[in-house]
Amino acid sequence: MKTCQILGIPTQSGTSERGCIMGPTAFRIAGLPEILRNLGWQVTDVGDAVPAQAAAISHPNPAVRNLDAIIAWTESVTRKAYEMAGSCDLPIFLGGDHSMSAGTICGMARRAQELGQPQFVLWLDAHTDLHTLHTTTSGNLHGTPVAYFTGQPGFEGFPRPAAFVDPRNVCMMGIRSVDQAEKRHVADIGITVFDMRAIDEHGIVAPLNSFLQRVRQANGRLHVSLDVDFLDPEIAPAVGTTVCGGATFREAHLIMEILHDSGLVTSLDLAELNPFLDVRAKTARLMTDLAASLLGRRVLEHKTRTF
Ligand code: NNH
Ligand code: MN
Ligand code: MN
Repeated sequence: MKTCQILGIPTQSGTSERGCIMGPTAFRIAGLPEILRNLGWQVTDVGDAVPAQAAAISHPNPAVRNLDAIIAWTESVTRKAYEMAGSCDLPIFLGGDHSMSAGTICGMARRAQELGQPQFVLWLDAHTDLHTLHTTTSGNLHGTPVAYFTGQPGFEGFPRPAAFVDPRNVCMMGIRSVDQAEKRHVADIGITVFDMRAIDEHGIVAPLNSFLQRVRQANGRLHVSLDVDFLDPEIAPAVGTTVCGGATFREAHLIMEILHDSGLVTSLDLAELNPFLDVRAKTARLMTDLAASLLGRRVLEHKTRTF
């Protein structure tokens, strides 16, 4: 039986909107562990991560908020993610704001390095989250994890990860809000970006398959990081940073179904759920259902396609 471990990461220090701290609880109430068990997974909920001891630290960019807390979370989450990577087939990380992914992805990358396999990342988000401590103007560090785990300079005071992800192994989909400093950076470091316009023009199937083909050819490990704001706010209102024009219900499920069929996914983040902003739990349920699609739920057990 395939094994999965679930870790809650109740952090909201990376945002200015409070509520993400309730994210892991909302996923559990939505029934995520049982739903995955019913799909045939052996599921262990390992509880919630706790931040390491924080040391007071200041930064020359006065906008930067909660730096000490984010460093403390990054340290403990990296360690925990690395442990989980070595003890189950699929770690699932329940956020918590997206600053969690600095730790989850560095932990996974360390494991990949140990196995001698390249680490790939599929980043599903309205935003590129590519700021450094020096370029952020909002000071919200959930806007920085991609720069951290790809090894960009400008993270003084953060733990130095045992392994980084090669930016050429990162693919982003759903992007529709990019700050000036991020625009310059994203092109320079070679991340593949399928923004919403690309999805409008080509759909999600061809872009996703071209990326998965690369992962397969490289015998890579694949981490999927799903930010609630990847989805259109009409279907997923429970996030502090909604951006109109996001992925539809079917686009999102189809991505998860294709990912499942690929057999390539080795870890998953469910990030940025803010239950305080939800409407009758619809976002918590949708995110849970998307995870279920990724872990093998299908409409019918048999193939129906004859064309
Ligand atoms: N780029 C903006 C910032 O740095 C928004 C980041 N917000 C997110 N990222 N929700 O996914 O503040
Ligand atoms: Mn994000
Ligand atoms: Mn986002």
